[in-house]
Amino acid sequence: MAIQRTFAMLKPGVLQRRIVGDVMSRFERKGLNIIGLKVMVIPPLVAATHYAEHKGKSFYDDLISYIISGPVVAMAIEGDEAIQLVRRLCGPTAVCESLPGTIRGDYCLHTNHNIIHSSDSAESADRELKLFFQPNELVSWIDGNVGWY
Ligand code: 3AN
Repeated sequence: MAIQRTFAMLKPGVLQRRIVGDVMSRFERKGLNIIGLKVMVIPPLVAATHYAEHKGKSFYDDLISYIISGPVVAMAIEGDEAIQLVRRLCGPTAVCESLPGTIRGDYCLHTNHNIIHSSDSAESADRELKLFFQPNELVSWIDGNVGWY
C-alpha cells in the first residue's frame, strides 16, 4: 500500500441538492482523509485546462458550460491507494454502468450530470491538485484510528 493524494470535485448542483455531506461522508467512512476543501466557481480558463483532453468531443462545450455554471466543492483526499479507491467509490463515468452503492450509482440519472469528478491516475491527481489548490491549502493530519480501517 502507498499513501496517495487525489483530487475530487462535487460538480454544480450538488450544493443545491444539499447532498454534499452525504457524498463526503462516504470518503470519511472509508477511512480516507480530507486534506483540502473549498467552494468555488471555476474560472473558464481553469475549466478548459482541467478538461483539455476532451476538447473536440461532442459533449465538450456542454461540459465546460455546465462545470462553470455554479459553485463546485473541490477536495483533496489522502490515504492508502486513494486514487483508485476514490474512483471506485464514485463509480464508472456512464450512469448505466454505475452500480447502486457507488456515488454515481446512487445520485445521478444522466452521464453529463454525473455529480463528481475524481483523478484517474497519479499524473492527473498531481496536475489537478496543483490546478485547484495552493500547496499551503493542503493539510495532512493523523487519524488515531488508522490501524482499524
Ligand atoms: P470521469 O469523470 O469518470 O473521469 P471523463 O473524464 O471521461 O470521465 O469525462 C469527464 C466528464 O465528461 C464526465 N464526468 C461527464 O460529466 C462528461 N462526459 C463523459 N463522457 C460523456 C458522454 N458520453 N456524454 C456526456 N457527458 C460525458
